[in-house]
Amino acid sequence: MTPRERIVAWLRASAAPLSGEELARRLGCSRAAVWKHVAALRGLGYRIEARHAQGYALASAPDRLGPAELAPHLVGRWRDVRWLAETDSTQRVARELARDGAAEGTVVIAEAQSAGRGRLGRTWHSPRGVNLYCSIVLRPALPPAAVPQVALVAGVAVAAALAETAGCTPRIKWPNDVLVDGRKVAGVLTEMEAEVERVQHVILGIGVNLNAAQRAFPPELRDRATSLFLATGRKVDRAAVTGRLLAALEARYGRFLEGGFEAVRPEWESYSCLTGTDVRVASPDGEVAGRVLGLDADGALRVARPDGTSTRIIAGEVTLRV
Ligand code: BTX
Repeated sequence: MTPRERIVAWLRASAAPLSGEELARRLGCSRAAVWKHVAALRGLGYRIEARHAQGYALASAPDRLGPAELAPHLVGRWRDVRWLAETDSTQRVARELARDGAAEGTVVIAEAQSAGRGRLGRTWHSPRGVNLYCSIVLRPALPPAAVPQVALVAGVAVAAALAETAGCTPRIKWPNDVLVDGRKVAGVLTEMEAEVERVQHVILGIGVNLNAAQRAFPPELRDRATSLFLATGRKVDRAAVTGRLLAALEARYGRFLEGGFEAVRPEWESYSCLTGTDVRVASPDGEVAGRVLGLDADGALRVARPDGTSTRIIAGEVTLRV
């Protein structure tokens, strides 16, 4: 954390005001330097009151997902949060950090993305300051073929965190669209760099629509996308939801690393909106129509054809047959 982020985190955590002297001692700098940091923070929208003979107190903070806002909510391996006011794509930033050796658990969060990415070259619409856009550096000891399972694990974590924090009932549409009321509230994307047998790093990208209003979506998305705010009528505390999401991910990712996807599959199935339904799947091997039986132990979708045979789909787009 930068000195400014540390000041915000300390003021936030402290029940009583903190004196300039105390902040200077903790930072190992002069009181004049503390004063400059406080002035800069005020310029960024933090309301920091200077209480006579007591010290500084944080009266209010802007709604941001910076390290200082997230610090009270972080558990597990996600301790190194890099915050950006805006970027093209957090995936690009995280990939560059990973190439430079960033450790597993490094999290890149932006308030807005000018070129947010979906899967297969699609776009992720990323309006400013209302949602969550994050990319996480992972270094699992996995063969490249197992990486799609990481996205499934993340999908479950997102669904679980949304159920816990917003009290809504999320569903997952294979492979990892998270839906509320049949509309997409979150998307998950994994990108990797690997040698033949072993992954070097995975960049796990998660976008969740938190407080976006209807008008934040372009017209073509308005009947297909939703946010927690639109679904529940209540604004959420973005930092708290992000913290819960990372905690939910920590639990499932840990289970996955120990026991493989099989250790997460039953929970994934509990959120699936496809099992038992009739679908069409467009996959690289052609189109398959049939009834979804569920997921195999490796995360492939098992579909029963009308002739009684069944097939496994490893990658593809599913549409419901009505
Ligand atoms: P996807 O390919 O499954 O979904 C992309 C499709 O979803 C788009 O073509 C569009 O129809 C729809 N869509 C676009 N934006 C939104 C939105 N905000 N809400 C709902 N639906 C939308 C899913 O890809 C993976 C998305 C990952 C996004 C994260 S954000 C942080 C990280 N950085 C980055 O550039 N991407 C990831």
